[in-house]
Amino acid sequence: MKHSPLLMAGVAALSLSLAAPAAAQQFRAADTHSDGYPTVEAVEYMGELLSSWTNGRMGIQMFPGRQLGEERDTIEQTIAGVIDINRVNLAPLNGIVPETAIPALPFIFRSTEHMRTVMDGEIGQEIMAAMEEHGLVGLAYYDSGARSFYNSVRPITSPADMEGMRIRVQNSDLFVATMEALGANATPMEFGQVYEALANGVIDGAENNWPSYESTRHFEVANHYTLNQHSLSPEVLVMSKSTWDGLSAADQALVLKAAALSVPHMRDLWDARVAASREVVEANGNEIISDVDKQPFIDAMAPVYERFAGTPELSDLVERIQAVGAE
Ligand code: GTR
Repeated sequence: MKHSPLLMAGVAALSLSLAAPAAAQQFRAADTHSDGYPTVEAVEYMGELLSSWTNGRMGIQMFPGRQLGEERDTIEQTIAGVIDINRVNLAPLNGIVPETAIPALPFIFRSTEHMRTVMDGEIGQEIMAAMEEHGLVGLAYYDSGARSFYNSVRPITSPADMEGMRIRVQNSDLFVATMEALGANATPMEFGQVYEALANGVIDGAENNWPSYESTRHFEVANHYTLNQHSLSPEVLVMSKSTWDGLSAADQALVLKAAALSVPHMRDLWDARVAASREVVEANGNEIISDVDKQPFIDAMAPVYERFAGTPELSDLVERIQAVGAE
């Protein structure tokens, strides 16, 4: 009996799929931070979970320390599907997904607890949903502590001290506008270039949380650190939508579950790292200005809110965030 070529091809494909296990999938993941940083370790942990649940069929290959480029480039590569998973701050996404600017707004969160409650809940999910039409699928939010100012010129205790200071910011119009509202000269620059720019005086200062101030050694070239805590803009873990769409529903569920389990792990690592980084900086003899009246900084932010939360939808989002109860 003669079988049609189509049938024979079908039989061959079937026996192949029965014989061979599904191809292993090692997601390529990027992080601007180096090995050992809490975000990097959290994503590696997520990879271990995936790998153990699937006998190695799925896993994560981590490229830390800007090996795949600065944050802005890696975001483009993630949208294009060249990078599968990316851990970035919300700030460099502000120009792509306007909703991401809202949790990055200065002083929008009252505390880390408030930020966690908002981002882990319905509002955080809505912001992730807004990423999809831009080619990204949100997997989880991570902590990023509080961003504060540091500089090599003088201690900042009020916005007046910032007049004319050249302060590096992330690639985000929101952060540029925030510095301008405080009277500083905003200098957008990639994370990897900041140390040198501080060291050779191209900029006077920058702003970041304790672990970044320490891990980048910026504390060695910018001595005054003011704990004004203007932004609690969280980190986000995203997957390329094209990678996501290629996964079965069951595998998508595993990816989400592993990402969710990496969050409490990340937060434990984060809290420990904040304390350790603070110790390193204090031991170096840096000037830490912790007694700051935040009100004048908050008052200066009115035009920033007007510009970045000006539409009815976005100002509604601000009000809903403010209404969320938490410490
Ligand atoms: C860090 C954050 C990075 C990056 C960096 C920066 O706190 O974790 O993703 O956004 O700040 O200032 O560029």
